[in-house]
Amino acid sequence: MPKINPNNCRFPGFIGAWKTFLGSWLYIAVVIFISAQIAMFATQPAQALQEVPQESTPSETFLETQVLTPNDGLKEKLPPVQARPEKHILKNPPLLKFRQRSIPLLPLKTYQTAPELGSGETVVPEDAQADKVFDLNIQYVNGKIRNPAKGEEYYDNVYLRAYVGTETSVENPYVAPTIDEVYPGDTVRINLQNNLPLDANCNEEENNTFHCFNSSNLHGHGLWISPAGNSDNVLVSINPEESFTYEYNIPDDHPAGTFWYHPHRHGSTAAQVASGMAGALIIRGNRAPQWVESSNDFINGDIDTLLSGLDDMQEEVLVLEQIQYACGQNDDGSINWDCSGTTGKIEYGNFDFSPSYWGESGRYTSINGEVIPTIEANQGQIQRWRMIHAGVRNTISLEFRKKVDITSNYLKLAASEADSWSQENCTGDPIDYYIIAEDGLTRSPAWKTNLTTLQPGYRSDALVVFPEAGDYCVIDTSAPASATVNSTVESRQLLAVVEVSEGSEVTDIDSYMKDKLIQAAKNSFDGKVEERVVRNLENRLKLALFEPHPQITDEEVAHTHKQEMAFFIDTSTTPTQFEVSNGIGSSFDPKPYDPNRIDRKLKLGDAEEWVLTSYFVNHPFHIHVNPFQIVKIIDPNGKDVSVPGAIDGDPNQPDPEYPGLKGVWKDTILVKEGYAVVVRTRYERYIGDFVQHCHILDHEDQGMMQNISIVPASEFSH
Ligand SMILES: [Cu+2]
Repeated sequence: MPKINPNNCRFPGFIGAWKTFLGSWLYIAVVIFISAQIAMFATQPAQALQEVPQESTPSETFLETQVLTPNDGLKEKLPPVQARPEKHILKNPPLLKFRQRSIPLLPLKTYQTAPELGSGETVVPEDAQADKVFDLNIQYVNGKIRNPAKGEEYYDNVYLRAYVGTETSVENPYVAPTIDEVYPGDTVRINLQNNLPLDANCNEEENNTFHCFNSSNLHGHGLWISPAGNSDNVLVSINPEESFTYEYNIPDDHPAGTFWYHPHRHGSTAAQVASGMAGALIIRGNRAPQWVESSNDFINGDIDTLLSGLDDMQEEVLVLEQIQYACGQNDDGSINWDCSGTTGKIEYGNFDFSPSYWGESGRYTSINGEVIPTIEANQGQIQRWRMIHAGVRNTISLEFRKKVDITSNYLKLAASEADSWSQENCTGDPIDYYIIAEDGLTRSPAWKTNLTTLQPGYRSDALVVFPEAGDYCVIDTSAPASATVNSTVESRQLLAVVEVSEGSEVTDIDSYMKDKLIQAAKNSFDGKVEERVVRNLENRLKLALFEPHPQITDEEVAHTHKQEMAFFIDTSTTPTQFEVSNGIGSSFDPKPYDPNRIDRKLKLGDAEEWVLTSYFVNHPFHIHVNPFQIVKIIDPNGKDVSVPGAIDGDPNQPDPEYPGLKGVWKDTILVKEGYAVVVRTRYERYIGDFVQHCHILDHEDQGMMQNISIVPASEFSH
C-alpha cells in the first residue's frame, strides 16, 4: 500500500513541483473565495473580512512583533456584549491570527529531494514551512446563550472560562478561535496565558476529583506530534497568572484534516471543556498524490487537493458544544438550571455530572456558540462540514431531513419539546451524505450514510449536498440506549436549520456527488494520478489515494505483544472509583489513575494490537499521539459488527455507529460494555509519557485514565 513520503511529496521534481506550486495558488484562491462567501453571509462583513488570515509576514514585522509581550493587547480586548442580530446565521468561529516567519531552506533539505524521480531539482513551494506564533488567553468572559425554552429571543447570561484570542466573537465570546492555516512541516507556537484568578481552594495534591478549576493546559487532540516537553504535554499544569509556550512541530508527513484543541489538566478538564473551552485546529494539505515510475506505485496525497478542484465548495467548521451552565443550587441541594435573574456558571457546587444531568439541564447542543442557528446553503452546492464533538457528554446522531411545515416556529422551543416538534415538522426522508474523514483522517471509500454518530472527542468530515430548495432540519436524532455514552435513550434535538436557496438541480445525490468529485479530480490532477483517482471514485467513491497511513498488516503485529484495556466503574466503593485495567478476563485488575505510575511501557518502532472493552457501561477511548486502525469490533454474541451492513443490536433499531468502521483510522472510539474493539497502532517517531483515557471528561478527571510511556528499544524490557 502506498504511503505518504514527505520528501517526495514536498519536493516532487521540477514538473511536479510546479504543479504543487500552481495547486497551492489554486488553493489560496479557493480560500479567498470561501472567505468572501463567509463574509457575504456575516452580519458584519467588515469584521468577517478581517478574519482572513494574514499572508506571510515579512521577517522585519515578525521581529518587531516578537519584542512585544506575547499577550499584549489581548487582556482588555474583549468587546462588551451587544444587542444581538435577530437572525442567527451560523458563522465559523473567529480565526486566531498568527505571526509568521518563513523558515529558510536548510542544506539538509536538498538531500531529501525525491531520488526516485531522478530530476535532482529542488523547488520549494512558497508556503513550504513556517514558524507560526499564536497567542491564546484563558480568562473569564461575560456572554449570553440563547435559551429557546424561554422565548424567541431569550438569552441566559453566562460567566464562563474561555479561550480568548486575537479575534473574539461579539455574540459568543466564549467560543474558542480556530487555529487554521497550519501545514505539515510547520512549527506552531502557542503562547498560552492563564489569566484566570488565583484559586485558594486549589489543592495540587488532590487526584481523581474535580479540583483546581482555574488551572489549565493545552491538548492538540488528534495531532501526531511529540507528547514530551513543551509539545503536546498534558502532564503539566499551567496555573493562574502563569504562561507557557507550547511548540508543536507538525511533521512533514502529518495528515491534513480536522483536529481540535482543549484543556486537559487532570481535575479541571471536564469543567473547562463543559464551559466551551474547545476550538478547531485545522491542518491543511497541498500534497497531490503522485505516481512514481521507478517504484511503479502511487504516493498518497491530501484530500484537500481533490476538494480544491470543486468549483464552488463551501466549508463549514462546526464546533458542537454542550455548555452545561447552572445557576446555583435549589433548597434541597439539587442543581438549579433556571437562570432567571442570575448568571449561569460552571463552578464548584453547581458542577457535577450524572448521565441524567444534561437532559435535566434543558440546555441545547450549540454550534459555534449558537443555539439552533441557521446555516445557509445553495441547492446543489457541495459543503464540507468539519464537525467536532467538543461536548463532554451526550451522543450526537446527526441526520438531515426536509422541514415540511415552514411556518412552525423553532426559535421558541424547549429542549424537551424538540423531539415531538422534529417529528411533526421535519418529516422528509433523511438525506444521504458522505463521510470522508473520521477524526480528521481520510477514510476510503467515502461512507455514504444518512446518520452519523458523534461521541465526545470525535470529528467527522462530511460532504453534504442539499437536493432541493427550502428548509432542512439538522437533527440529533434519538439513539437507542445501547448506542450512547450515557447508556440511556436520548430524545431528538434540533441542532440547526439549513436554509437552502435555489441553485443546481440534483435528481440523484449519489450520481451528483460522484460526477462533481470526478470533475474535481480532472481539475486537480492529470496523467496517471487523474486516471486512478477517477477510477477509484467511480468505484463507490474510493479515496484510497488520500488515506494518510498505510494499513497495519497481520505480519506487522505477528510477533509483538497484545495490549488489553478495560474500562470499569466500581460503584461498590465510596466514592465511586473510575478505573482502567491492563488486562481483561482473568487478568482484569482495574485501577484508578495514579499520576506517579506508568501503566504501560511501549517500545518505539513496534506495532501492536489492542483489545479494548468495558465492564461497566459505554466509554469513548482516546489515546494521544499515535492513531489506531480498527481491525474488528466483536459484539457480545461474537459477531463482527464493524463490517459494512452489519446489524448491531436490536434489528428494529440497530446502532449505526460501528458498521463500516473496519479498517478505518481514528483516535477516539466508543467502547461499548461487553464488546471487544480490536485496533492496531504503531509507536512511531515519538518517545515520551502521555495518556489514554475515557473521553467522558468527568470520568477522566475522576480517574479513568492511564499513563503510557513509549521508550527506545534500549530502555525497553517486559
Ligand atoms: Cu468513561
